Amino acid sequence: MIRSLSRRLPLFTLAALILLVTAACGGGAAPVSDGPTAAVETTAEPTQEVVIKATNYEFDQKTYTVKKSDALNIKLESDGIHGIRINNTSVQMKPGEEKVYSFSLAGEYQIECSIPCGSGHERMKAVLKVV
Ligand SMILES: [Cu+2]
Repeated sequence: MIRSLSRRLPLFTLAALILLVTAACGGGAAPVSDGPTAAVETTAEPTQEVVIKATNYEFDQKTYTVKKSDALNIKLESDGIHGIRINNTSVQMKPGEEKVYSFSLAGEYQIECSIPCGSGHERMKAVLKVV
């Protein structure tokens, strides 16, 4: 018993190492051009607002368009338990939450539901267009 375990151990170690290396590579491949600094939370007085309404299982608009650099108040109204996360930014919001962000880079950012909410969760996507 002990002998067979000790023979297997190096294999487990190798497998663990491969996993570690793979995970590290995956992290490094993330896009950097519009990384987490594309949107920062700010205490500036907002000059524009976007209201995102989430229901089972969609957002009320396919595209929300806002202006770059102007402090943006994002309000998440949720009928049901839905949050939002905006890819390549630090934007994370819970149901009913309201936060002010400033986007420094124009582009199209994918909005996704951040809470596993049920059968239609994967479909809950929209776009925030920063112009
Ligand atoms: Cu969801």
